[in-house]
Amino acid sequence: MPQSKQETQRKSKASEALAAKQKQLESFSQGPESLLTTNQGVVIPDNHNSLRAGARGPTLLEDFILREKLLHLGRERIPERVVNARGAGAHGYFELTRSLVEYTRADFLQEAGSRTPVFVRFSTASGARGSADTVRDVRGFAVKFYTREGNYDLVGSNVPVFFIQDAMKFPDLLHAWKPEPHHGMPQASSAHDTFWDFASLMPESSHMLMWLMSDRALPRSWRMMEGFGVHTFRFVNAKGASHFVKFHWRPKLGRHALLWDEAQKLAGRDPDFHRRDLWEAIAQGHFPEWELGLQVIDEAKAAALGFDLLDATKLVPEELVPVLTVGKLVLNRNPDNHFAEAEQVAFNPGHVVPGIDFSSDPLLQGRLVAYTDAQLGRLGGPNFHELPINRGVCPFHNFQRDGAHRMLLNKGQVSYEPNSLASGAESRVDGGQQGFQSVPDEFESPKVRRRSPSFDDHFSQASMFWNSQSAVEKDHIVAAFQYELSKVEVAAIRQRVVDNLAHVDAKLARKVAEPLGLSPDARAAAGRAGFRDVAARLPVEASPALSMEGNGNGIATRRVAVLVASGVEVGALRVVQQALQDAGATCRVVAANLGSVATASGQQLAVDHTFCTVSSVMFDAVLVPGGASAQVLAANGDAVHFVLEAYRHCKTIGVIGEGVQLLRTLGIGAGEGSPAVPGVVLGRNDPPSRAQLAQEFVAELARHRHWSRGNLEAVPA
Ligand code: HDD
Repeated sequence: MPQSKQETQRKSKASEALAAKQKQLESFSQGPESLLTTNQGVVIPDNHNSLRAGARGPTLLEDFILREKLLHLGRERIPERVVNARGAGAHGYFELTRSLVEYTRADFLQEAGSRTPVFVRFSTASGARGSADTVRDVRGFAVKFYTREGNYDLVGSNVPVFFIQDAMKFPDLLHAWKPEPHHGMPQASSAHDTFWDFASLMPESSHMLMWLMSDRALPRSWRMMEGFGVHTFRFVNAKGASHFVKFHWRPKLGRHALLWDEAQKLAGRDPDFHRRDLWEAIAQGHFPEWELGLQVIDEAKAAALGFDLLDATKLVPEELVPVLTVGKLVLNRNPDNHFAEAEQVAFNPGHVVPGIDFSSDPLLQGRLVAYTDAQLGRLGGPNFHELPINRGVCPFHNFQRDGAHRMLLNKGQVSYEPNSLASGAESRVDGGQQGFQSVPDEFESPKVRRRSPSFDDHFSQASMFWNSQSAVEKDHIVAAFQYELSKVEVAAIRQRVVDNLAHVDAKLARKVAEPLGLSPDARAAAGRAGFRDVAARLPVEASPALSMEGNGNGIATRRVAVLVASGVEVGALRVVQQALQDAGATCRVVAANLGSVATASGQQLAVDHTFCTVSSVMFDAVLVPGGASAQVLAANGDAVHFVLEAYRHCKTIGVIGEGVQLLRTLGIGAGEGSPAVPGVVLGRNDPPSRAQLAQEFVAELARHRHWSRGNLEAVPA
C-alpha cells in the first residue's frame, strides 16, 4: 500500500532525529590510523625503545615521547561512581506509539510514531566497577533521551521501590551496604553484618528487602528485566494541568531470572555475563526491546489509593491503576568506546524537559542535588555536559563560562545578562512561552524536620509482594534470607530481621528462622525504636504482575549447548538445530578440545567451546546427540558435571539415541520403563521422528525451567 505523504514525512523526521545524535558522536570518533604520533601530532619514530645515554645507559629526561605515554597512563582512571559503579550501555531509540498530548507538553511525547535517540546504561548498585555482573542486587536502568527540547533522563531501576523514604538516609544505607570500612569486605554483597544491622533497624526497608531477596535481584539478562522510574513524577500538559505518573519498562523477551547457585558460579565463570549478553545480542541483530508503560493518576484521586504516592517504598498495584502502553525502547547499537560512552555518561533525575516535573517525594528531592554534585567530582569539573555522550541534540546557550576542559569557544564581549552590548539574541530570555514551567503548587506550612504519618505503613506492601509470589518464588526468597543471615555474625541482628519478617508474614518468618535456630518475635520488633505499625490494609491482597512465573515469551536468544565427542551422530541434531535457529535461539558446540570432531558419517563438526572455558550455567539448555560420542562423554567428568548441573538447575535437556545412556549413567531415570522426567526430551535418530523431537525440545525450552523435578538436592552438582 502506498504510504501517505504524512507518514513519509513523519518517518523521515524520525530518522533525522536519530541521525542527529549519531552524527554528533561520529564527529568526535577516531578509527585506527596507521602512523603513530604524539598527542601533539609529532610522528613517533620508534614505539619500543626509550631515549637512552647509550644502549645500556640511563633513560634521558628529555624523552618527551616516553614521558607523554607514561604520564597519560598514570591519569587514565577517573573515580568510579559512588554507587552503580559497575555497568555498561547501548544506543537505541524510543518510539512513541500513542500521543500523550492530553497529559504532557513534552515535545517527544506528542506525535505517535516519533523517534527519539537514547543511550541506556544498566548497572548493579553496590559493587565496585570491577565486580561481577550476576551478584544479588537491584539493577540500575538509566535512560537518556536526547530530545529536541533538551536531554531527559529517566534514572530508574529494575525494582519499583527503594530501601528508604528520605534521601537523608541514603549515605547511611550505602555505608552499611558497601564493603565494611575496617577490612573492606565483602564486595558487591548485602550478605554481611552492617547491611542487615541497618536494614533491621529501618523497618521501612521491608518491602525493598523482599524484592532484593527475590528472583528479581538475579536477572537472567538485562534484556529480560523490567525497569521502573520508582518515584512518582508529574506530567504537565499545555494548559498547565498536571497528573501523577509512574514509569514502567516491560521487556519483550519476558522477565526471567537466574538461580542463586548459577549467579554465584557465573560470577567466577564469566563476571561480564550481563554486559556480554547485551553486547552479543545487539551485535547479532537481536535488538532488545521494552514497552514503555505508564500509570497516570489524577492528583485529586491520589489520596484514595490508601498509601502515599510520595513514599518510594510503595508501588501502585496494576489492579488499582492499569498500565497504559505508550511506546517502545529499542537498543540497536553497541558503543564504540566503553569509557567515552558508558563510563562518561552522566545521568541525573534532575534532567527534565518542559511537560515533566518532580513530585515532592523526599527521596527524589535529595537525588536532585546528589547527581550533579557526584558528577562534578567524578568527571572533573563543570563542563561534563560537553562530553560527546552527554551533549544534547538541541542548541544550548547561556552565560556559564570557563572551568576545566571547556571545549566551547564562546564568542563576543558579553557573558552576563541583562546587557546592552551584545546583539539582540544574546540577551533574550524566554518569558515562559517555551521555557520549563514548574507546577505552581502552593505550600503554606511551617518548616519541619519530620515525616508525614502517611509514610508510617512499613509492611503492608511487603506482605502484598509475598502473597503475589508462586510457591517456587517463595522458596527462593526464604533461601535467600537464610543465606544472607547465615553470613551475619551477630546473632542479635539475625533475630531482629526475623522479628521484622513476622510483620510481613508469620509463615515466611518461621521458615527463615527455623534453620537459623531462631524463633520470630513480632512483639519484640514492635517494641523497637523506629517501628511503625499502622496496621494498614493491603492495597490489594496479591498482585499477579509482581510474580515472574509463567512469563514465557518464546526462546529467542536463548543459548543451547550441544555436547559432542568423536563419533557423534548429527542427523537428528541438524533438525533440532534448525528448529532452534528458526525460533531465534543460538546453539554452541562444546567438546573436550577446540577444532573439530569426527562425526559418525566421517565428516567434521566444528567446535565452538571447550569444557574448560564454559559450563552449563552459561546456557539455558543442553543437547546430547546420539552416536558413539555418548560413551566418550559419559567418561568425561566435565561433560557429566555439565549435564548434572543443568538438570539440577531445572533446565531443558535433550537427549538423542545413545545419549540416553549418559543420563542413565548419571542416575537420571530416563527412557523405556522409567517415568518421564519434566523437561527431559528423549528422541531417536531415525528421520521420521526428528521433526517431533525438534518440536518438543523447542516447546520444553520455552518453559524455561522445570521446577517439578524431584529430589534435586541429591544431585551432586
Ligand atoms: Fe542513585 C547513580 C538509580 C536513589 C545518588 N542511581 C545512580 C544510577 C542509577 C541510580 C541507575 C547510575 C546511573 C548511571 O548509570 O550512570 N538511585 C537510583 C534509584 C534510586 C536512587 C532508582 C531510588 C529511587 N541515588 C539515590 C539517592 C541518592 C542517589 C536517594 C542520593 C541522595 N545515584 C546517586 C549518585 C550516583 C547515582 C551518588 C552515583 C554516581 C552518579 O550518581 O552519577 O549521585
